[in-house]
Amino acid sequence: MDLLVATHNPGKMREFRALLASLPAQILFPPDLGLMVEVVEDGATYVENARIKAEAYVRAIGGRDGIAPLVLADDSGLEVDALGGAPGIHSARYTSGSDTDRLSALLARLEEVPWERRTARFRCVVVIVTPRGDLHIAEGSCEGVIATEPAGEGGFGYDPLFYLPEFGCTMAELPVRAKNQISHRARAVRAALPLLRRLLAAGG
Ligand code: ITT
Repeated sequence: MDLLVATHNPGKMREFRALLASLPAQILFPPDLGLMVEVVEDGATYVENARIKAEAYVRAIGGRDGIAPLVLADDSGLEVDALGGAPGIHSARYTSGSDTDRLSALLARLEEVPWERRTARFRCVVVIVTPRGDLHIAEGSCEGVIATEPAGEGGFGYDPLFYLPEFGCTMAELPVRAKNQISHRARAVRAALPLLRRLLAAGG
């Protein structure tokens, strides 16, 4: 049985490829199936948005002969305490433009905020939908502090501003393998792995 990871974010794709590598399944992404699904993420929570994405892909695959993979979608975001939890579920659309523009916008909004009040966390919700339409949820989070300037070239999104006190560097400065041990996504996937193994063994 195959596992389709319903994301178009290249950073997420790279990480899921590594995080799911131990599963006895072929890991597919939308381009592998020629799928380009427009999803309107208008849910009020990470769970709702991840479900909207996963179910959109289940529907898109529905009509295709002989293809019935498990579908996994991720909705994730950065919650900054001094901003009341923003950008949260709006992280991808916090400002228009690139990841770099979003880093600048976040820094501008935290300009006057001292180090001890710059606490934040990444959250990730993974929703898995079986070909029968059963739904499963797993979550992970990772605590950090919003740095005063970006550092590092690794990862994606807000990683250059996400400082990890216990490592003394930002998420973007961590080696890939370390991010894939401690990240919100790594934790959500680890929580989901036993279930994924069971579903794959049972054919969904
Ligand atoms: P898909 O919906 O196609 O999966 P997306 O980028 O739109 O891709 P989300 O709606 O889940 O994904 O938005 C999450 C945003 O939060 C993402 O664009 C990043 O800006 C940020 N983000 C999520 N995980 C991150 C990580 O591991 N490191 C840095 N930023 C992250």
